[in-house]
Amino acid sequence: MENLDLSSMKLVDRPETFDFEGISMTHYFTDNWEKVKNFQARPDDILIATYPKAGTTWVSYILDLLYFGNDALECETSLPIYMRVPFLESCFQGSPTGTEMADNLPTSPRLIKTHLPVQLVPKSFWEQNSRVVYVARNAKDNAVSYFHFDRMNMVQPEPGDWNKFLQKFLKGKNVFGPWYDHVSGWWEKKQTYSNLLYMFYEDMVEDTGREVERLCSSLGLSTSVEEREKITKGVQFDTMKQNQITNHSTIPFMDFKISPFMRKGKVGDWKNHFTMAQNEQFDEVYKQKMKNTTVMFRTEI
Ligand code: PPS
Repeated sequence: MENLDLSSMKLVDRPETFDFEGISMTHYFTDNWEKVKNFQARPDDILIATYPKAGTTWVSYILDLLYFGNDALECETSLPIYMRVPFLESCFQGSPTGTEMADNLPTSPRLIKTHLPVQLVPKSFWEQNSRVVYVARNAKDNAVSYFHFDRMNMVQPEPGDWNKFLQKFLKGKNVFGPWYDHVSGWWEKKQTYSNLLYMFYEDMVEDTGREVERLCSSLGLSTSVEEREKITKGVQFDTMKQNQITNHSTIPFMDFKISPFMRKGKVGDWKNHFTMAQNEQFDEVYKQKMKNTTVMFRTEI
């Protein structure tokens, strides 16, 4: 696969959101919808599904190293993670679409990223019984991370100030829709679809090695203790922040002067953002929205 020349990507004004099948979306994720909907999954595909900012890049890189380790560790010659793991629904001018990139992936298995809520995932993934790894992150930290991402990413809607963004998050009007429905929808899916591993960002921060092991056993991978230790070391926040494969520093529409892609990587950073009043409002809405699901989160570890 050739290296992607993102400098040719045409930059446009920040997009508006609109309702798409009941979900707030921008055209970047709906322009190629017919191809997304009809995407042909394969039985050995691994779909990495997340709400935005829940740890997609982290788990993508872990899986990349587990399956294609030696290649990926040779940083000099390796492609960035967003090419190694295509973003299925993405459609940015001047760049191949996510479906084209996935169709052209030479690897087996193919690692494919999506932020789609479960009801919008192309049906061939279910028909092929492809494996899915879902990563969820507590709503408060997820919101904070998403706010900083929207500030620095010029192909995301303008977030306004923190309070404006938070109100939008509470209403579920961010790109890819309500966090609540996303995490609980995928949690429900897990009850009937056994090829789905549901992971938590907080668990990964608490004990990355344990979660790497969990991934291996769920995917039936027999890796040695040494290999797992090497991978665990290679996917620490500071290492990934320095690594050009994972730090997204080559993407022209991200302004790292505003905020880096690899920002803090912590559980509990929400405490530096929420006022007491915002926290109370958040907890109240949360209780309502999450009353019918059993999925539980930790906002500190
Ligand atoms: S995206 O744009 O949706 O694909 O973003 P995503 O990769 O899902 O999430 C980005 C956040 O994950 C943090 N991250 C990590 N945290 C801890 N350890 C490691 N290794 C790691 N890699 C990525 C990243 O810093 C973003 O979170 P915040 O809170 O903004 O720092």
